[in-house]
Amino acid sequence: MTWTSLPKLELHLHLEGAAPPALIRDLAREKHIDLSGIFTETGAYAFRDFPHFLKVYEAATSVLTTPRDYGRLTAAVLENCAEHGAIYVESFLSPDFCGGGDLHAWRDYLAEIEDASREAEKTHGIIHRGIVTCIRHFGPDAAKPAALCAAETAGPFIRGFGMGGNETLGHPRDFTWAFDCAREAGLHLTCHAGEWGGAQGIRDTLHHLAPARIGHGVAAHADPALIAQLAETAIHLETCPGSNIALGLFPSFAAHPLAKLRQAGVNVSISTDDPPFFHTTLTREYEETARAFDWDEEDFAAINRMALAAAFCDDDTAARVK
Ligand code: ES4
Ligand code: ZN
Repeated sequence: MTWTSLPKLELHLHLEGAAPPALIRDLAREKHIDLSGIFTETGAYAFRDFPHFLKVYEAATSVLTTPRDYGRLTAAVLENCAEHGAIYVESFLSPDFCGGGDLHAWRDYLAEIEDASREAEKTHGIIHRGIVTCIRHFGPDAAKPAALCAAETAGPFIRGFGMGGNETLGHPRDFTWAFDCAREAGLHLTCHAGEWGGAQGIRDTLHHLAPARIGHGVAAHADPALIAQLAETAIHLETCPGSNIALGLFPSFAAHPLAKLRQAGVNVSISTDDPPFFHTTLTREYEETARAFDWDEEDFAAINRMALAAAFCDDDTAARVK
């Protein structure tokens, strides 16, 4: 076994956030867009803190202007995932970036994303499914068309609806319409919470939006009653340790609450969030958690079983994830 080839599942990956910097630079050059401000001298994405990260993310995403760009992006991202042993990937797709919430434009973007996904499955055996996401700091009025795009395209590929963005702005109750719309369309639900919003952010999200999964959720670690609630109700936490460390939430993998939460009976998985931004890969996440918590192949088999049980794909697809 090598850490690279060990099979892995990825449930929390922002498609644009996984863009190789070289692809973004190529697109910027092709379109004569000056993006020099968002890269370090060595060509990595440069940002100071989480709000600045979101700005740099949106600047990088501004060069992805056509459905074909998203086809190229999807192919590049899935190739990278497969290289790191990913056998199943769910990625966050945003109608705000893909057509500005217009349903017809969204369908065109989605067609290219799905084409590239089918091609990647043929070439690399990797299975990709989409979670439509609204962006919290864009506000509830933008979340509604995003949810409508999700509801209209729910099917074998689009499996879920969620929300990312700046958790310190707005309140989950403002997004009930969007989440109810997606739920009524049969979509599975997840929501970023408990990364920046504390334990109360998780409680409010569960109360108002009732998702089956929480993106991050690590703020629960200091709240025993909430940990017990997450364990009893089998809420799944999509943890992204390397992302949390890169953004300064925890000083190291050893200090990350993933092992403590798992020990307490909470359902958890390991993902990368925005890998090139956070200088990480799925291989590094598995390798560093193994080192920090003394986990072996059996621990990761257990992590992968929790991830598959929480995956939003249909049962026939889940049966093919091996
Ligand atoms: C995010 Cl909207 C968005 N995109 C990428 N990464 C994120 N983390 C939190 N929100
Ligand atoms: Zn995220």
